[in-house]
Amino acid sequence: MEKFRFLTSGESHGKCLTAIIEGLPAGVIIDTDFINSELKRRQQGYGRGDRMKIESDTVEITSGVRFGKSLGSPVCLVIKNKDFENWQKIMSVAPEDYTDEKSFSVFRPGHADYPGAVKYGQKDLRNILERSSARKTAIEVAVGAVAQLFLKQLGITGSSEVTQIGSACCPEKFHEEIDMNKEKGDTVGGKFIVIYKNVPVGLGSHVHWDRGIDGRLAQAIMSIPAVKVVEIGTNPLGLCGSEYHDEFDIIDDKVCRKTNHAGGIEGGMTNGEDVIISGVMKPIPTMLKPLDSVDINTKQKAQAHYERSDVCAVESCAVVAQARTACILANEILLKYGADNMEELTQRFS
Ligand code: EPS
Repeated sequence: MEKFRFLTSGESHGKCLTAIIEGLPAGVIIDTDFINSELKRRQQGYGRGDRMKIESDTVEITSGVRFGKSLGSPVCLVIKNKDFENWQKIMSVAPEDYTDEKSFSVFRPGHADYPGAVKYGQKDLRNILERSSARKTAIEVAVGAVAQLFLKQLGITGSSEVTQIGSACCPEKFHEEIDMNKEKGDTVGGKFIVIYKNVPVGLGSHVHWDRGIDGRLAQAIMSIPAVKVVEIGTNPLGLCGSEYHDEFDIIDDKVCRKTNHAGGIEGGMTNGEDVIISGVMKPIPTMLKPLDSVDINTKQKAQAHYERSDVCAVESCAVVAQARTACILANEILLKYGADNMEELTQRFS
């Protein structure tokens, strides 16, 4: 059974986003300012749409924390959607408020619209858009920030950054690439990297296919909306064994490596080196430039639906990936070291 678990709920234009975290030990110092600073990081980034001007995401903690420390009980986090004010009628739960304002029926190629509508039997694609929107990553970042606070208490720290936007690999060119696509009514994706330092040896396992930490991390990163590729460490394609594998060395009686192409993971287990994960985000499918599509109701050819969106959200995606990685690492630490409170855990960990 997993140890650090959470569920989230909330629609993009609904009242709020909510998460309940289960399994956080007692005694984690909950620094709300840190959670909010991670939420702010997610909201920033060149190429974001006008929604980010409406929202100023801040977390409200409604359970599981007392006087700045976790209690070991479920931690409930809430982020209000400020935009809900403008969507109250459209997103109402009451049947008498029914309206088809903001309904749409033309699929956006690349979005969840088509498979979601078929799977859930929906004629109004808003019923799919609302939950498939990347808006829900706000609450995931809040959960990940709690996981990061837990990890920090053990000396484990994370960071993330963008490494490529479209075809531009150097940061000076990123804005140019985004501006160029914006002018064309297009969108652009890119690549990001997440690094965690001071991760102990032996998180994950080689003994079963579903216990490898690389597989768990890959699932966590791949399921961020729009991510299509996950790499751990250096992409080995085209490298021979002697170029790729990380030779051992011994310095001051400590086993270490000359390189870290494996991204800190061998045999499904962390090996004590920095954990390094990259992901590639596809261009966002909500585009001003219309793509060929079909209307679900008329079954006629039509141009894809457009509504307010981002031109590029790779910077935000990097923050989300850092958060999700923290959740996986927190779970693995609790699986390996157990413990119901931080005092117990710190002793076992050291
Ligand atoms: C997002 C909020 C959304 C979008 C984006 C991510 O806000 P709205 O739909 O009100 O403009 O900006 O979602 C998508 C790109 C998508 O395809 O759903 C956010 O908070 O990150």
